[in-house]
Amino acid sequence: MTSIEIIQTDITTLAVDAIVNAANNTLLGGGGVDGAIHRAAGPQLVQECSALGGCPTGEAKITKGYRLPAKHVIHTVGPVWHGGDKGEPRLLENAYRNCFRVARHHNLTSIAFPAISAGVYGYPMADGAKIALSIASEEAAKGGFERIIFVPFNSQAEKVYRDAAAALGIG
Ligand code: AR6
Repeated sequence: MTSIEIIQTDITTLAVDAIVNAANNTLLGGGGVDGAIHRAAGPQLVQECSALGGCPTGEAKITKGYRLPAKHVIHTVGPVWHGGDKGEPRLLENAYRNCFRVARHHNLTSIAFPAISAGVYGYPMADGAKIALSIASEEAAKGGFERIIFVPFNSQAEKVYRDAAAALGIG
């Protein structure tokens, strides 16, 4: 049985098998949640990342969590929003699905996601939350995960996630 949870917090505080990083194609760090994860994990994280050769948009790569309470970080790259008709929804779906695929491959059972692409990359939060929650409910139905956690960073984002979950009949 999988629980799909919405927890408004700083994702770097979560003691789960993996937190997901909304990274960029270089995987060498940045602002937003990426910056927060690198700061909290310490300098060994960028060292491991620099050996990964970057990450195409929609794909995902795993590292250790270092000083984070999370055991691993799954780095993915969401699409930059260009109005919605440049393949953004498919790329965002790929990002979420590939994070789950990597987590399954490593037998991880608890995973926490930020709102991928919803910050600097400009993806409308409600549309992204709908994609994220729909994929989570498909993954939950397949089995294997104990906890799938979505982490809105403020109360406005939390409301967007709760409304999307209610509309999809989740939770
Ligand atoms: N915990 C949870 N969510 C957070 C945290 C945190 N500590 N900090 C920010 N958020 P963004 P993107 C939320 O911009 O849009 C980076 O520079 C934030 O409020 O971090 O995918 C990368 O290197 C927002 O809702 O990621 C890339 O260049 C969400 O996380 C670029 O930004 C995502 O915002 C990626 O842009």
